[in-house]
Amino acid sequence: MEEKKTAINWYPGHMTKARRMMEDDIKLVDLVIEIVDARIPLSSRNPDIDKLARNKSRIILLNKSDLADDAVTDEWISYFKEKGFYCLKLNSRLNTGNRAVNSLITTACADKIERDKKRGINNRTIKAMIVGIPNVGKSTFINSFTGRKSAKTGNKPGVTKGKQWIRIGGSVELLDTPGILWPKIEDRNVGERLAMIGSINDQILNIEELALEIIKFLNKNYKKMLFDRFDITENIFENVDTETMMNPENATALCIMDYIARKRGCLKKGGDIDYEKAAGCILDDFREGKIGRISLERV
Ligand SMILES: Nc1nc2c(ncn2[C@@H]2O[C@H](COP(=O)(O)OP(=O)(O)OP(=O)(O)O)[C@@H](O)[C@H]2O)c(=O)[nH]1
Ligand SMILES: [Mg+2]
Repeated sequence: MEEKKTAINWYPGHMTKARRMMEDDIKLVDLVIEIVDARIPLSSRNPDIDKLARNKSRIILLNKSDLADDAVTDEWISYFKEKGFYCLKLNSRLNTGNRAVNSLITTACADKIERDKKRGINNRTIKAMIVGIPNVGKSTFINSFTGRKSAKTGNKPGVTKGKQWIRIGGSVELLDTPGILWPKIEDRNVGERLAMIGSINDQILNIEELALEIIKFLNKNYKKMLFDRFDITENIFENVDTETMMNPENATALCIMDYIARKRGCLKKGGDIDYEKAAGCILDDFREGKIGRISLERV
């Protein structure tokens, strides 16, 4: 195995322009709805949003919660609530959360609605926008919440037709283009977690290293799920090589990887293990939630 090297130079070129557009858009809204990935609620945030959205009502939606460990997600909800955010867990692929989101919007903007009332303004629409890093489900959420295919999944900056607002439930207007932020990956662990959930392009990553890291994490935190998914039993470790200098954690992970590779038929001609293929299998299973509901970050 190669030395650990999680590549981080994947920053898209049009970042500055998109960010400037988002700063302008935020000025137009009362409420900022931030979407994060429930499996990594911290690593999938960009902390700059707290500066960009100051003075606005704030909601955090923990999306893809169907893939995350529910008990851990609930702890994250308490965590964000304590910090003053309104917060909900969500599966945007279903339409079941819309009512809860609607009522959260009203709660989050209650002060504003009250202030307006005192000034004699009734039923002024609340303007909201969605923000978040790539791939957290912004477009899926907008489409589900508005009940139409408005947001495209591939975002194109530079549309000059003016802002499109979508009216929802009578009193809320949603900007139909989400604001895209970029994750802060100065910390290697953050980059690694983003890669694990598939938010960083696989081609620039060492996927074998990544799969091994997932195995290590699962073996430590979700052992039963890992063993059940791949029919692993303790006796596969009988032949783990204890003579080498490799640390036991790495040796165990590699043993599991070899076992999965053989089980899934990830072999090269001649019978050697095809590690790239095996890593692909493990990553796919993990990202699709086939191993189980897993949270990579805890409060
Ligand atoms: N399991 C699960 N998948 C989801 C959920 N929400 C979105 N997805 C999937 O996540 C992927 C990314 O969703 P998008 O809506 O395109 O994400 P986005 O944030 O708009 O991405 P960019 O436009 O690239 O910034 C898609 O394959 C969605 O089907 C969810 O709640 N659960
Ligand atoms: Mg999108």
